[in-house]
Amino acid sequence: MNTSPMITTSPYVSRRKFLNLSRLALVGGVLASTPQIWATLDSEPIDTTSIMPEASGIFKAAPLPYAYDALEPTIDAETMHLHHNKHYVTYTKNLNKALSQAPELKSKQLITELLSDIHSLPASVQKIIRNNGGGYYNHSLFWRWMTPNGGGTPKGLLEAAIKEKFGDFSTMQKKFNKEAASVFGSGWTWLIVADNSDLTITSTPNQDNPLMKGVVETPGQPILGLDVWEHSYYLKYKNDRTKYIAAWWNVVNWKTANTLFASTTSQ
Ligand code: MN3
Repeated sequence: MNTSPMITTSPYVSRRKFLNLSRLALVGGVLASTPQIWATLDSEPIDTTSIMPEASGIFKAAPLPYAYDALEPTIDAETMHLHHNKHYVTYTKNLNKALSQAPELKSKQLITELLSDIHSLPASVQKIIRNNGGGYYNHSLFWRWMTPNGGGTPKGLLEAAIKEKFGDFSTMQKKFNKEAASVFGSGWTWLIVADNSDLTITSTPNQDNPLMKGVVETPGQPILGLDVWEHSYYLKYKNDRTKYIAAWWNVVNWKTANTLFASTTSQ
């Protein structure tokens, strides 16, 4: 079936623009002017065949790319286990169940395709795929947006883009934190390249995500996402979501974000 890497199917791939690349070369130095080399240093491959395993229309829960206790003390092992082994696995099962009830969707197996055209899905499975397909996509990336050796700041093109849009990393981070703290109920906060090419911080309720055109206020390509559902932090942080958000930056995997961002600016 379609196993193309997600980043090459992005609608943004053909739209370079957004930032003046020659100027970026000056900002980022020699490495930024040679994206191929830079990519091997500060990014890592994003491939749906490993991050969102799928075969013959059946999606599989991807194994966590590190041990359940690897993000301690930021994220405790019990939370990671429940989050991955129960919540994520359930989204995956429910997504597959819905797809099995709508065989006409076989031609749209890429999760990104399903989510970007929610309103075209059969009414009988639309809501289920929105919630569980969103849950599947969001969490599949969320595991990769974290790493035991995380933290620090983004590099290369993303570093320069954040500087251009927000002034500096710290300002972006504060804005992201404020956005995440203000999500009412369950949802996600995102750093995205919006469809208008603007680097933007936005939030979505439940398991919605910025791929969902016609559903979310600001559609675009996710670069970084934070789960602010209580199941992602309550065991350790109780009701103190602000503390969870502040600590989360210690495990952020900027390589994943760098790669996703590079995919939106390449030809
Ligand atoms: Mn979650």
